Amino acid sequence: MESEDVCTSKAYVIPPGYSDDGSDCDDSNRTIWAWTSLGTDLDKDGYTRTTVDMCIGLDIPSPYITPTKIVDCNDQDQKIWRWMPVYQDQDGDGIGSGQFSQQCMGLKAPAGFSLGGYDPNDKDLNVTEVEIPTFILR
Ligand SMILES: [Ca+2]
Ligand SMILES: [Ca+2]
Ligand SMILES: [Ca+2]
Repeated sequence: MESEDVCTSKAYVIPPGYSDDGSDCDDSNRTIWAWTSLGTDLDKDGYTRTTVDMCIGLDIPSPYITPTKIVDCNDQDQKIWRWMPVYQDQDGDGIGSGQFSQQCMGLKAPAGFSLGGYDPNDKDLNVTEVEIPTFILR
């Protein structure tokens, strides 16, 4: 609603049906009044993907929550939410090698990948640690 000059009998007395606060984002609905930036959390993992501005009141309607700093890389899957650098693990010993790639993941790296990229022999699952030459240890 547009603002309107209203003549009042006394200063500081606002007639019924008027307010000195013109910030209500929906003056036709008394349960909502404040523009708020909210994040969409479709998979309910607690991480938001997109941010929208909405007119709300005391309650935040589902599936919106306060926007999170981490942007959910997949808002259709509750188990994954963050981009992480991972290394291909060819022998399946849990340690990869080579160039990292970014993957959308949760707590664990996706199958066939590892958070560690220090496997000196990624074709042999019995070799996972670099042997340090003894002359370096002295
Ligand atoms: Ca989410
Ligand atoms: Ca997710
Ligand atoms: Ca490996």
